Amino acid sequence: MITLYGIPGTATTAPHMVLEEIGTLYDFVLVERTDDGVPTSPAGYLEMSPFGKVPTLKHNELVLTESAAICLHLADAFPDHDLIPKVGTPERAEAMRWLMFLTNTVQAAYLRFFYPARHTADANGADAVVAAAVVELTALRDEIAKQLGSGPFLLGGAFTIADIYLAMLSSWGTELEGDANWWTVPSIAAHYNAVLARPGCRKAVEDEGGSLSAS
Ligand SMILES: N[C@@H](CCC(=O)N[C@@H](CS)C(=O)NCC(=O)O)C(=O)O
Repeated sequence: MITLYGIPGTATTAPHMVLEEIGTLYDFVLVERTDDGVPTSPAGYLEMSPFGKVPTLKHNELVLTESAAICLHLADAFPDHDLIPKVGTPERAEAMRWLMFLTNTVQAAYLRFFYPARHTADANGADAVVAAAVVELTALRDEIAKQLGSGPFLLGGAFTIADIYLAMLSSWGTELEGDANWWTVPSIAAHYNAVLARPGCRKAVEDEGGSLSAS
């Protein structure tokens, strides 16, 4: 029995795409929160996710937070879908490098962009935090584009959960204005479109009301 607790358009989207790629039965439970971010529904959500963040996965007796960890767990639990290379291979190491980098560096920069007030003790400092986050996210985007090359995926021809993660993060990059918008870089937009060409990924994004194309 699998249940994904989350909110559309958040870090929920990557595990949601993984579940649809796997094609297994699961329930999606919408998490509701107050304006201050305190979960109000479902009852007892804080017991599963003590910081009140989304997403959370329940897989039989396992309760798991952290979007990247959920993606990795699902890819490993359903190995027939080839969403992550086998343990011990150079390809696995490379996919893990991408996944770690995307969650601990790129996603962290997005948190500064989306929640600037949490990253300054200055009551008037939020704008400066956002400005710095935009500079950082733009540099990260450009380096990802460089390493992506002609792709179509991060590991070249092999599609992995790292691509799903990048697609989620690049869609967040449309919140940045002008040249900082992630989809103004053709290879990043092409990568999103390549991920969205996969029926499972497309269905999850469609169900969440997200963008089905970067163009
Ligand atoms: N490292 C966590 C971050 C989760 C996270 O920050 N989720 C956001 C939505 S994208 C959230 O719940 N924000 C509400 C808040 O921080 O108040 C993960 O990747 O799952």
